[in-house]
Amino acid sequence: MKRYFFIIYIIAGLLVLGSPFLVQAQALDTDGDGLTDEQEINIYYTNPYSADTDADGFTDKVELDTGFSPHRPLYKLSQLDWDKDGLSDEQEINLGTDLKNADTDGDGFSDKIEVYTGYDPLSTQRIKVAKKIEINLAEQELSYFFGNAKLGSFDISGGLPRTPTPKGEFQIYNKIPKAWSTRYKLWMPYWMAFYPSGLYGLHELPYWPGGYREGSDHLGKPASHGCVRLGIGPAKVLYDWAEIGTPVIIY
Ligand SMILES: [Ca+2]
Ligand SMILES: [Ca+2]
Ligand SMILES: [Ca+2]
Ligand SMILES: [Ca+2]
Repeated sequence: MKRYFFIIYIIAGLLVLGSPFLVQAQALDTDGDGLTDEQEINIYYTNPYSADTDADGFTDKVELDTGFSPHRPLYKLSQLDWDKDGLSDEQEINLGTDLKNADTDGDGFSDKIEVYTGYDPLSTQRIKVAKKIEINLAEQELSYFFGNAKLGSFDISGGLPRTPTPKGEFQIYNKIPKAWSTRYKLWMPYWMAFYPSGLYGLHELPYWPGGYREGSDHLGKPASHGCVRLGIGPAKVLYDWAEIGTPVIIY
């Protein structure tokens, strides 16, 4: 027992003595780019001795703040997946997961699997993290979140003024890979109902039995009968990620 106290005493002593130095090391920004050496080495893997790691004329900080990669000129963080785990570098920075390690917490489940099944990729404990979809009708934009981390945003087409998208707090009620609208006689791929009656849902740009597809040029402006339309690509991303019961907040 005495020995434990002794060890605790030593550790506490080291923490007290070391903390001023630790604080200093964390705040140190050798290349003066606005990112601490600690952030550059441990989070972004940028060069702490060069403000512009990829020498493209933009500092690491400016690139990170504007969503660009400090490692590859002209690439956005959302386009890159350093550890090839299926989560973009942008998503990993927002989640706080390791850009270069597909299994940040080392529990045998990749960061992506954890984020898709709703578990914390930063903890080996089976901690559930809440998913959430938010739709901003003024901006005609949908964002999706894992806990407080934003995973992405997509342009949408909500309802026209005479057929508005309902506002409020809803949830995903059902998922159908390819739903048929008996009312409008068209296909709605990656359908997810967000309204209790099932009347309104999220879905990919619809198409008619003849093959004609609603154009993507309407995304970003209202165009629907009240449903929320997503582009080809984003609709599937969201369909694969969201679960029945995932909250959908529309404002
Ligand atoms: Ca720096
Ligand atoms: Ca740069
Ligand atoms: Ca990744
Ligand atoms: Ca993991």
